[in-house]
Amino acid sequence: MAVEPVVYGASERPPRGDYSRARDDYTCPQNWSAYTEADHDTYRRLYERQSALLPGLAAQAFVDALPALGVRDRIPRFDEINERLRPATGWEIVAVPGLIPERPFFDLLAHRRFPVTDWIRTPQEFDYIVEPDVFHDLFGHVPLLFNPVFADYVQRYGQGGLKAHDLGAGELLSRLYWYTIEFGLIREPQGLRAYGAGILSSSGELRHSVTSPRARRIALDLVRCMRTRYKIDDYQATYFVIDSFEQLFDMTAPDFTPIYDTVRALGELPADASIASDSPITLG
Ligand code: HBI
Ligand code: FE
Repeated sequence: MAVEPVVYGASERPPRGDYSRARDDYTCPQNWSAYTEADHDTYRRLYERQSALLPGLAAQAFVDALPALGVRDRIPRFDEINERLRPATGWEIVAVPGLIPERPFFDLLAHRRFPVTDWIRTPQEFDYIVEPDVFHDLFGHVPLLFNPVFADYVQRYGQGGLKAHDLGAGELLSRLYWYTIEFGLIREPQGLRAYGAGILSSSGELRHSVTSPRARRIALDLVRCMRTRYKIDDYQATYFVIDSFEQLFDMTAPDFTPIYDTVRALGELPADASIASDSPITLG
């Protein structure tokens, strides 16, 4: 095989994808004709359930861009999405067999190429799946790549990731990915909304993260975020809240090298920590 598969977290299972199909940069062709009718049906049902949950919970930019994914009754061809995405923000999506290692992941983002897993979960995994599949990657991540400011943030994140990787700070920076791109909340004029892909593609966590009084929500602060461990197999204990995508973009302009030093000096925090410097976000 060209490349090694990757396993994240505590998972003992081998990864699902077939990495023998991958090129050296971990991308592969989307084997669209290999999807079965059952695969398309799983996508259609996931899309239907999830899109019905969005009103009042999803960020406006996400709701506005979702139709750009195109067909909702079958798994889209990535090429069809790219015909709309390229002219919108200069991004394109590329197929990958599943999770890929940090370095090639950051490299794709830095070049405005978003890796999308091409296989779909089984009907038994309809409500929950540990690894990202094509539904999570497309429905969760791709709509906001149509937003110019957010799209620029993701590229800058990738550029920072390459640097972090060389500095041995990849794990610290991956927490920023987790708490923004995957599980971020945003304050909008109408109230708190979700923009993170892990929330937007989850049936349970969407309502929980935005409305539950039991969830901890604090204003996004780089050092606080990078100190905080995260959960990969449960709802997040803490959500970080932004006021705009410009804030994310501006926040990632400076060189992070001194920030990593600060984060290391202060030490990590459990996922459910509360500290004196937190700025809690209250509901309503
Ligand atoms: N690979 N396909 C894929 N998708 C991800 O979200 C992803 C990955 N590899 C690495 C990775 N994420 C993490 O290191 C991020 O937290 C940065
Ligand atoms: Fe994701």
